[in-house]
Amino acid sequence: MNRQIVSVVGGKDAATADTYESINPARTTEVVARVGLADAATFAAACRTAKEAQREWAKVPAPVRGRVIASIGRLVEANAESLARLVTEEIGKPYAEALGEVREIVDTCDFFLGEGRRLYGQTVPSEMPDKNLFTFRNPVGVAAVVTAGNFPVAVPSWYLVPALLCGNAVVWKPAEYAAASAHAMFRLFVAAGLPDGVLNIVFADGAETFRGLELALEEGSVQKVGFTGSSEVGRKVGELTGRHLQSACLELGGKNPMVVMPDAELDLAVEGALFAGFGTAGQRCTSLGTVIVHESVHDEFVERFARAVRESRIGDPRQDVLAGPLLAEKFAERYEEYLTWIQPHHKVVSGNIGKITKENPHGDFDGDQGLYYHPVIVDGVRPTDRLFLEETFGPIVGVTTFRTLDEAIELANLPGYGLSSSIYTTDPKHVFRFREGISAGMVSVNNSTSGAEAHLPFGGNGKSGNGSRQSGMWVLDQFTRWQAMNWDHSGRLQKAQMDVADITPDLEFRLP
Ligand code: UN1
Repeated sequence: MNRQIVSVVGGKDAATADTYESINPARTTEVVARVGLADAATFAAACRTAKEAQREWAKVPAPVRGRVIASIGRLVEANAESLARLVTEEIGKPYAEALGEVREIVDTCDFFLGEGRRLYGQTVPSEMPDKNLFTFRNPVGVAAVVTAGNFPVAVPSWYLVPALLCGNAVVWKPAEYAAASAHAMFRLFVAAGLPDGVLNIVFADGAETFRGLELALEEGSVQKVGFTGSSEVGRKVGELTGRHLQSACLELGGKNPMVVMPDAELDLAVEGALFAGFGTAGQRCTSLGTVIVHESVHDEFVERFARAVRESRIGDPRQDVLAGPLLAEKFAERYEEYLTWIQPHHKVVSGNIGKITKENPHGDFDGDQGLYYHPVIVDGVRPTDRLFLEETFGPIVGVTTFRTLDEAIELANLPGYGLSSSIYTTDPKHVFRFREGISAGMVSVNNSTSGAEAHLPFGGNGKSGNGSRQSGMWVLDQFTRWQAMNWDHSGRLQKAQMDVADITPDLEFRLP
């Protein structure tokens, strides 16, 4: 494979300072792309280019920008299979899921193409006659968007599509291990007719990106940062933007709980836990962290869950499998570290752990020289365990028990994240008590912790984010700023609060 890709700034290939090889995690001898990495100065220059281009882009009427979004959607749809195949090849996501991921871009475009003809402001009554009040949504300017590679195209589209629709320019820094997928999506966006410089793609490592972002913020060429990644880096990005009086839209990790009530349909809960915990090899930020199961159904649930995991298909992501390999080598290394958190008081009920190899197969699958790992269920997890408290990106799920729903809610909130959550129950009272008590931005009832739809608000609280929301109409508040206008046509100076008509009530009045 000799795919070579570099950053594109203002429509031109940008200089590279280093090279990265994006590897197929299902067959680690295959290089998917050689990626030229840029340095901090190039990142900052891209933000300056974007700033220039944004002025003209903002003048394009929103309905016309909406037509560009429509074209992006059609182009992605027409290239869906090629893009999904590339996602599968580059990060090992099972093909059916990769196609779903590409579908999510189209859904996002479908939603926002109409927003081009809405993007409503308001007319508001004034407290004085012959005066009118209005609100307008203005683009923020330049958005720097830094994304992870577990959703290499769908999650970036949640930023890019609304940002562009609202009249902003974008500098996008995708994960280097998903660079080829990102570059392909970038080309589809550009083919829709975006003027040069409105969307720029910069490949760079974390340190250079951070420095570049700092430079750009100092120069005043970035007004919004979108970041999807770990809570640790998110905290640093939040600090940096805060120092420059700019805000970040942070979409961070999760330790997503699933509560199984005694009245739950157990087979449904097992099916949900299997997909939530081990679909995408547990590498969604919405993946299941801990099953909090009522003590009366614990044994039955664990037995069925363990059986489902043992019988699940792990393997070549081009085939019909529950999960493929881990995303890239660094994720495999980190995952092996999480496995060391398993303590003597824990019980691994799913079978083998660690890398899948000839000596350590999963059923008849021997690992095929990829970054494949056994799915692991750890029973007997306690609230003080690292396995309970911290995100473990990868195929590992903890199980613990509870007695009352209040106790379950307390356990579910304890790790301090707040992205997604789920409850399995047949009693509506439990549903609403859980919804009210859970800190998560997303609550599933009788469904997986993962699987957000493209037109509902998505985002987390606590260690999962800073309360910002993506998707649907809610993300518009990230990429626009409200402007209030008042227009006095009375021909005199009417002073607010002072020149206001007063109607005197008889407040002593009482009914007989
Ligand atoms: C992520 O992993 O960053 O809800 C987002 C879901 C997906 C999005 C996951 N639609 O699982």
